Amino acid sequence: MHKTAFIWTDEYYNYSFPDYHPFKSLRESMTKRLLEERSAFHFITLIEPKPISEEVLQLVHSKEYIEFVKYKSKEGQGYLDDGDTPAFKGIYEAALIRISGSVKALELIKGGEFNHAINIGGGFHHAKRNRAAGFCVFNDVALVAKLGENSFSKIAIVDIDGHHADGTQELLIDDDKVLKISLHMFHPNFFPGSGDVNEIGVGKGEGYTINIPLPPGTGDDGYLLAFDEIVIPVIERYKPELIILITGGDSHFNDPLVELKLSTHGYLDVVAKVHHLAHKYSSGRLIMLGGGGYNYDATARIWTISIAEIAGIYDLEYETLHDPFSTKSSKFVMEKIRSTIDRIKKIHSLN
Ligand code: ZLS
Ligand code: CA
Ligand code: ZN
Repeated sequence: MHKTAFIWTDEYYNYSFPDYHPFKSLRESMTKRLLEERSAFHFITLIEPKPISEEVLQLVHSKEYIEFVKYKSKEGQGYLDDGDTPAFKGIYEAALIRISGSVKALELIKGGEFNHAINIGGGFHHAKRNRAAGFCVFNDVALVAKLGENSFSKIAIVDIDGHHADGTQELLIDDDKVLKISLHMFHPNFFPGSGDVNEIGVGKGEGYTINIPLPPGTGDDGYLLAFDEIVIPVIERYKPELIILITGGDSHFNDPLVELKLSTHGYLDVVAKVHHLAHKYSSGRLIMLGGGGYNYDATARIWTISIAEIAGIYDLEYETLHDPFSTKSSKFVMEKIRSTIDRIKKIHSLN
């Protein structure tokens, strides 16, 4: 069985910051169009989400914070954080429906009719229990993982958005049923500043947080090396029953916020490897969420290629979607990544 659901409602467009803001739903609309033009929805089922209840939202957010978001949503003024996440009228409902899409993805997989479910409108990995951060209001990644624990005893999160998954890490810091892996750019003064190799989880969650900090200019070679040396063996050791992939497009070489310099080829390699792992260990159970991505054209191509890979559509004119080249990594960057890999292997007892 190899059925793929694509969670979508046009209400996703309501999650819309002012014009000057880099986070834009244009990524989602372009992705949908690229898929439609290639008749991909003959093989993928479109499913509409319904808003989740506040009770469910309270699994990861405090009542007080939810009330604060509702208040700012009515007021439509100011910021939900220190300047990255502006409030607008209806932001509560707009954020709620997008994270509800991720919960829907989980429900479809639990129901057994689909083993792959995709919500490109999700992936808000910076939101914390009591506050918004980095364009994220509610944390659907942590919520889906927590809800997933009712059905699965081992879940893995693989976060390839170019930023550290600090909110997901914080919300699940002592959780030993969820293995949290984030690859991200790590550099002085780069947001959010956390995600060094020594952050490994606390209490019974110790060892279940794996951070892979990467230098600016990483490129496909360096990224794939870290992926093959750390992510693959860690998942093979853990054997999760469900994999959640956060597919932010901001690790791309044309992204204006992040400098990890991946190409679409690097992305496809990574997504194909995760897809393969899901079939090997998780009966194919894979949830793909969106995330960042501030070069809208590149992000739409990355998401289209990734969705085609997951849905098993291998004839969708890849030539028209891919970058014309892969990205190489300098000797200097490669050495840096090798030394980070060695440190992670020691900390997490690999090999
Ligand atoms: O992972 O770098 C920061 C924090 C600041 C600088 C910006 N000011 C406004 C607040 C304090 C230190 N924030 C990052 C957040 C990146 C979030 C990534 C989300 C995700 O991809 C998942 C969806 C940041 N980088 C760039 C900006 N913020 C940024 C650029 C341009 C603007 C416009 C709107 C707002 C203010 C002017 C803004 C933020
Ligand atoms: Ca990440
Ligand atoms: Zn990001």
